This record gives sequence, structure tokens and C-alpha cells, in this order.
Amino acid sequence: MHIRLINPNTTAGMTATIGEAAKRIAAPGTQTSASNPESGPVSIESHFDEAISAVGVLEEITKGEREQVDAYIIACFGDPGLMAARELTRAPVIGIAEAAFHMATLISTRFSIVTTLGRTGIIAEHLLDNYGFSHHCRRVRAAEIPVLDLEEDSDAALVRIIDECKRARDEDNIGAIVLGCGGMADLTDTIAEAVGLPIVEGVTAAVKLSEALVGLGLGTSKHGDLAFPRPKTFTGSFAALSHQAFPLK
Ligand code: 5HY
Repeated sequence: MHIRLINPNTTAGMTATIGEAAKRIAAPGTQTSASNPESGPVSIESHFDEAISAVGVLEEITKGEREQVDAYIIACFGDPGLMAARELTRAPVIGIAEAAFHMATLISTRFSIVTTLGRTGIIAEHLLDNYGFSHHCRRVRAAEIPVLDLEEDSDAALVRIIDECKRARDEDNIGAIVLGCGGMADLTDTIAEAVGLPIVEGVTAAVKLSEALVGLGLGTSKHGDLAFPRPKTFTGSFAALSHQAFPLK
């Protein structure tokens, strides 16, 4: 099976970090590849960034459909464009936030999230509500680091993330911690060692869930709201999307 990881921001270094973490955890026989859109924000730290990045995600899904990809992972903790992406394909599409929430509730009664900037915490809260995990999550915390510090000032960023994880461990009465950024995909073992709690990271969680779904022969349902979009005219800079024939394969 071929799993495509889509980093919705346009920072190639972070795409590589995400791709390497996936390759390390993938089962023998699972091919993984990682891509990011050409156009969009270098990091996603707001609702605006998310909205723009979602279009890039959909372009990457469209490319993947022409390469016979078997499953897609949206590797940004806001799961940008997830539902729209599921409309474009029969393959499973998994967001790293959703994957991490599912895995965390399988190993703990309550978990906390440690993300990058406090201002994006509300995005995680909306997802918890939307996916029905709010009552499992004690707190959405932030290390107050810009996303690109994970690439550009990673040692200092790691110290702040570990400190916030320790505060969550000592104050939140939890059994596990969810890491709130795709750019943290290579930090799981180091943080788990330092904090002494199960650390759930979305990229690797989503790889394992993708393998399970494809292994079960399960894909995105085309009955109901995730059916292929109805072909129609798109105008202006989206004109090329007009009257696409689905499936795109
Ligand atoms: C992410 N931003 O996973 C989110 C993290 C965040 O560019 N990749 C990003 O802070 O919401």
C-alpha cells in the first residue's frame, strides 16, 4: 500500500521531518511519500492560514489520485480541508489530530494536548468538539513557540515543549499527552523519555490507522455527504476545477 502524507504548509524541511517519521513507523511493505503544496503559508498558525492551506491540501489529493495512492494523511494539527478531501477520493483520508485523539482514548481515560501557539488552541478545541472527544481532553496547552521554531530553533523549542508536558503531567490528572503539531513528529521518544507519560503523536498514529483501514479494505464512503462533488462550473482562478469527472483516477 502507498500512503501519501500531505504537509499543508509549504516548508519543505517540515515535510521531510514528517516523511521520515512516517517511514520509520510504517510496516514492511507499506510505501510512504510526503508532499506539500507549492502555494500557501510557510506555517499554519491561524484560521486564515488554515483556510488558505486547505486549497493546497485538495490540490495534493488531486495529484495523489493520479498516482494511485491508497491512503492520505493531512499532517497539520488543524486537519485543514479534511472533509472536502474525503469527497475527492475513495481512499481513506486521516487528519493527524483526529488520529491522535482516537489513539489517546484507547490508552488513557483523559489526555491533554500540548500545541505550539496559544492562539491555535481554539482550533484544537473545535476539533475535539467536532469529533466528539471534548470530554476526554482535560486541557489544550501551548508551549508558545512559533511553528517554524521546530525547524529553525529546535533545541529551545524542545525545552519549552517538555516543560509544558511536565506541567500537564503534574497538574492535569491525565494518562497521556497528545502533541499538537505535525512538526513534532520526530520528538515523540525524546519527550516520552523526559516526561514519563505515553506521548501520542498524530503523524505516526495516522500511519498506523491508515494501514489498518487499507488492510481491512475500508475506504471513504461515497454514500451521503462524502460522495464525490457534483460537477459544476468554477469561475476565475478556480476555472480549472470546472466539471471534473470523478473518480479522478
Ligand atoms: C501544524 N501548524 O501541525 C500546525 C500546528 C499548529 O504549520 N503544522 C502547522 O500550531 O496549529
